Order: sequence, then C-alpha cells, then structure tokens
Amino acid sequence: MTCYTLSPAIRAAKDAGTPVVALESTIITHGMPYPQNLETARLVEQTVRDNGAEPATIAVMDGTLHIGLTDAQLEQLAQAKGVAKLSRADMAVCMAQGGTGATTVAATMIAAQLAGIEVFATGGIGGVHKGAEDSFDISADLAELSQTAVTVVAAGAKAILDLPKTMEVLETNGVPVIAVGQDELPAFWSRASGIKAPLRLDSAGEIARAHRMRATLGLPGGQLIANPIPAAHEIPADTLAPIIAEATRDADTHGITGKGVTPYLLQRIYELTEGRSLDANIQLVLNNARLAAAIASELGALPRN
Ligand code: PSU
Ligand code: MN
Repeated sequence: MTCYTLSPAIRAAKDAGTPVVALESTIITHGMPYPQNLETARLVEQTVRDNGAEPATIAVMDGTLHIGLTDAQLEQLAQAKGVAKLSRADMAVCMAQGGTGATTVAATMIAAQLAGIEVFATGGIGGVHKGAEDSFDISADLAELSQTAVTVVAAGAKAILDLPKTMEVLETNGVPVIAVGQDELPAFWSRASGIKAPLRLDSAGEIARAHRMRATLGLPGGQLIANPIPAAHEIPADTLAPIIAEATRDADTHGITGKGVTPYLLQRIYELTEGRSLDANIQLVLNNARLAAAIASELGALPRN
C-alpha cells in the first residue's frame, strides 16, 4: 500500500531523473508568522529550482501524506489555523484520522526516505533544550538522524537549545555533524557558537560522497550538515545571548512545555529582536536550500548502492 502522494512536479522530476530536495512544513505553520511564512516557502522552493533541483515540501493534508505541494496547497497550509505539529510519534494517528499536520524535521525525514529523497533543507533542527536535566525535553529530530538515511542541511541547532548537550546526544547516536567551510559549529542566527564542529567538509561533492559511503558501510541514519548563515545576515552571538536568556525565562514563567517550547521561543525572540531574527531565519533557509540542491545534484551523479 502506498501511503503517500507525489505532486505532479515531483512525479515529473522523478521520471526525468531531476534531483529532488525535501522541505519541511512546520517552519511554515509553527516557525514563522503569515504572510512571511508563505513568501519564504515560495522563495525557498524557487531557490531549489534555480539551483537545479525540484523542491518537495512535505505535509499531511486531510489524511494524505503529500510529497510536494502545489502552490494552492502551500497557501492553504500557510493560512491554516490549529495545524498539528507532526513528529515521528504523531504522523500515523493524524493520517488515520484524516487530519492535517505539518511535518517537523523528524517526520519530514521519514517521508523523504519513503519517497526515495536523500537530501532535505531546513532552518534549524530540534535538539536538547536548556534545562533538559529536569524536563527531559530532547527533540525526536536527534534520534531520527541516527536511523533515517537523509542528509539534513541546517544552520546548526538553534542557540535556544543547549548546544553542548545536543552535540553529545548526536555523538552518542553516531550522527555525523559536519560544518561547512569553517571549523566552528554555527548557531543558527550566528556563524559562531564557541564549539568546534566534530567534522568539516567544504564542498557539496564531498558531502554527497560521505552520504553514499555511509550506506556502503551499512550504517543507518543520516548526516547533519551545519551550514553557517551568510555573514551579511547574521546576528552576532553576543547580541543574541541576553535575548535568548530573556525568552527562555519568559517560557518558564508562562509554563510553556513540550511541543509548545520551540514555537514560543521563536516568536518571543522575533518580538525581542524587532523582526531581525525572522530576516536572518529566512536568509539562512535560502542559503541551506542552495547547498541542498547542490548536494542533491552531486548525489544524482553518483551510483546508487
Ligand atoms: N527550527 C526553526 N523553526 C522551526 C523548527 C526548527 O527555525 O519551526 C521546527 C522544526 O520542524 C523542528 C522542530 O523539527 O521545530 C523541533 O521541534 P521539537 O523541539 O518540539 O522537536
Ligand atoms: Mn520537545
């Protein structure tokens, strides 16, 4: 039984052998406000096309798992209220009930692998939250990276997370964390994190070869590609640190927990930076879309195992 539907554009790309890049939808429904979410989603799709690949935005709509959305579906999702946030745990229930939900990094990886898509571009992955020693709040994105063979291009993990703990969990789970073009791990809105990246690669070709080599070795799981935001658009880490601290305190004060934490913090930081965090967020996603398209093209030129 096929449990997903390919959009006409993705079916055509597959038939023609055009490389495909998966895109998540939680960033649309829970990561950015309307209408910037829709504008960004369209711009990200166009950036993938301009770089020689076809974008497959992934979401569950009325019980169907869509690999690739039409522009009308994208618009519907961007305006919809009360859309569920779907991670690995939630997808099957949402589909069985005929519901509508946006896919997180974890759920998008699952869908991409089902559809034979090897590369996925996003903004930032989920990770270990600050205070996780009490809350146990660790995103399912981390476990997904250890078991689903998709290369995820992100701008590092968001500085709202506990980055050292996030890196430890990724290491324990055997997930390669590969910085692009610098030795330091980037921190989403900032190029610097103060943490040395475990691995570094400087070209799309090397990243593609490493992806294939994992499969050749019989290793399950994907790769996290940490692509620094372009310098012209970054918010320096020392500017952000007090803002993140304030947003985190506010989340505590308001008793925000579980799935609500990441969307709350993103919204609060948007307010506290007077929109600057959103501009940076948009630019880093576009930058990741460019690199992901290049990796997908390189993978297309390599033999499948
Ligand atoms: N990073 C962003 N915006 C987002 C997210 C991450 O800049 O909207 C979303 C992604 O979909 C990611 C999810 O997979 O948040 C992580 O949520 P949680 O920590 O609840 O697993
Ligand atoms: Mn969580």
